[in-house]
Amino acid sequence: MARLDEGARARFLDEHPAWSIDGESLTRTFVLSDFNEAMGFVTRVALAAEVADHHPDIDIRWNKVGIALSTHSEQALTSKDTQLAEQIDSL
Ligand code: H2B
Repeated sequence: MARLDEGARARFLDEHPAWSIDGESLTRTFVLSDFNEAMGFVTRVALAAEVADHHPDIDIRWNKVGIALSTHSEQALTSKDTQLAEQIDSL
């Protein structure tokens, strides 16, 4: 799994403006209507993560859910992260 190069990073951000890249992590904060909706969303993220065998860091703050994706085995941002980000966007 190759580290995403600068061109691929710029393209992803162009096509997915809600996401940010912070070093070797892809991050986005989702705002839900309340804690219950946030927990439901987190559960759907968890199920998608298990299927992908790729697990984001998740930060839950009442109605806000912070997602951070990075490929630990590569210590880098890879296409595994951008693929799971797209899946999370579709939940
Ligand atoms: N999640 C993330 N975000 N990065 C990884 O490198 C990773 C993972 N590796 N989930 C997987 C699991 C690996 O540890 C297991 C053994 O498949």
